[in-house]
Amino acid sequence: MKTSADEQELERRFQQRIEDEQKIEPKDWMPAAYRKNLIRQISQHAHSEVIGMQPEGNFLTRAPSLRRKAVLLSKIQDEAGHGLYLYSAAETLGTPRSELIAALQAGEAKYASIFNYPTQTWGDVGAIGWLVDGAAIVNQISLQRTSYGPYARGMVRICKEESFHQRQGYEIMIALAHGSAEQREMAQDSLNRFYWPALMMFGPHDRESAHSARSMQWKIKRETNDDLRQKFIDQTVPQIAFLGLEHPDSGIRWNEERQHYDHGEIDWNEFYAVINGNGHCNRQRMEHHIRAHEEGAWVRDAIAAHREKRGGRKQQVA
Ligand code: FAQ
Repeated sequence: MKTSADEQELERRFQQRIEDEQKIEPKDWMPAAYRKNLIRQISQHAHSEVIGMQPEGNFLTRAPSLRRKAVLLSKIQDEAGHGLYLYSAAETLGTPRSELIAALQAGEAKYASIFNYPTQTWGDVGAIGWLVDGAAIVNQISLQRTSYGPYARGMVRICKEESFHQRQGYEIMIALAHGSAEQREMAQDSLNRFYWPALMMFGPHDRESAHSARSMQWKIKRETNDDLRQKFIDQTVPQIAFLGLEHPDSGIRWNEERQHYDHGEIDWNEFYAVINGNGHCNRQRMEHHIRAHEEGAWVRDAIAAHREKRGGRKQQVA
């Protein structure tokens, strides 16, 4: 049996490996709290990718051309793939996907707040690719260096695909911004509605962030919520200017001393309302997920039966 002195020594060595920038792999010893925090973050990340298919999926039948439809379809399929890499990474920590999905459907696990906003126009599809995938990449580039090996490696592949998504969204915005007066208006309206929720994707301010201090110490997170948000704000200013659109934040100002843009404050009441289940689409997103999951039960049963028939272990398929 391990004594507390043994445990302390294991923790000391674990932290040393983190300091030495060595990746932690599934079979390595890790503190229970590190494992728990990672399962929480990776599974919420996976849920975001999967729930994130819904707002864009809403426009598949209304894409303005066959080319746009094919591109959007494959982008949404990529998001499903990202969800699968991430569920697999979470499973290496010992929690089966069925449990993670049950926690999502029971409202015990979160997914990114942004996906509780409705897609009302084609401009919103452009804004999602540009701003939502854009914000996701800023975060995920940093997560490529996260301390847990399977998560870090998953991020490398996801970032490559996500940067293509960002460009397809921006290309939609360029077409609209250079189109008719009505299209320009649509682009501006989508920017106005998605800009602030995109900033909320980075989470609460560092001083309010429950998990940041430990996640930074364990190098699960490599940059803080506010630092990543600032990067996104800085990179978005010239992109808005290039489109010739008006910046939705009237407080945006270049600060020569900080070498960053100063900006207005996020409506944190809105953020907390959305993550606590009271956004525009929380109920709809979850009902849709549960319905699709139930309708897919026969596929999972068939896979399990096929495995069993071929002499494999009888196991539930998530
Ligand atoms: N939404 O202590 P912190 C994508 C929760 S992928 C909802 O700061 P942490 C691709 C947080 O979970 C987008 N909940 O938490 C795509 C915690 O609650 P808990 C997803 C949020 O984990 C594009 C509580 O607040 N990306 O978009 C949010 O240290 C287009 C306290 O917060 C990732 O998930 C939020 N915005 O930092 C797909 C990246 N912010 O668990 C389709 C990985 C915070 O105690 C279409 N995740 N909360 O109940 C992360 O980097 C981190 O988890 C943060 C939050 C930065 C999101």
